[in-house]
Amino acid sequence: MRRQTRAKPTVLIVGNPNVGKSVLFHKLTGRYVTVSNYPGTTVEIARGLMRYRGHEFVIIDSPGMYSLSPITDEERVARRILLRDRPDLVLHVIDAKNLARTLPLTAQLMETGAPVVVVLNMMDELERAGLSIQIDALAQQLGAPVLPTVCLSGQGVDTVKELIYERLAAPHADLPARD
Ligand SMILES: Nc1nc2c(ncn2[C@@H]2O[C@H](COP(=O)(O)OP(=O)(O)OP(=O)(O)O)[C@@H](O)[C@H]2O)c(=O)[nH]1
Ligand SMILES: [Mg+2]
Repeated sequence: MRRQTRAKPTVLIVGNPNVGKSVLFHKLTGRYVTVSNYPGTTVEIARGLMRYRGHEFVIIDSPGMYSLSPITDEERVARRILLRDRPDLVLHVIDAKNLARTLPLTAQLMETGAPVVVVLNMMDELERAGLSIQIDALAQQLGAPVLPTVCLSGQGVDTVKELIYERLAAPHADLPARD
């Protein structure tokens, strides 16, 4: 599907279970949310509207997944949204404490050709454990933006919004149409 045939740019939130995807989803969308079963399944998917700088973006929350080789129904649905529905941007939410274990999924996501942004969440817990991550070096190695967040408190969420806007709606946004 070509982007210009769509009414609004679509952003998909993916990641392991329990990393803060739904908290981020609600912080991005506020109250414009609908929940429905993914067609042909009992898996519930939340869709919401993010309004930012006069633009509207569809945000989709997906069920937790460990890998793109699906085992559970939830993983199958997350994979289907990613590969069939072709979001314009993918936010890979990672628990910063489990970074190393999660990077293989980041690589799998990038291999699909989807534009991936890493949201490094739970930075509060990482700091509490006395650990830190070199964000710039990580972003450079991945070849993808890495945004540190504490979604629970909202810290860093504005930066996520700004990046969505810059990538998908800013006047200089120049993404190739995906067939
Ligand atoms: N300390 C801390 N807790 C967080 C943060 N973000 C989310 N949480 C907590 O992490 C738990 C999981 O958050 P959810 O948003 O439900 O996680 P999820 O990724 O949607 O989980 P699934 O839908 O089960 O895959 C909740 O108890 C949140 O309050 C954060 O930045 N810091
Ligand atoms: Mg969730």
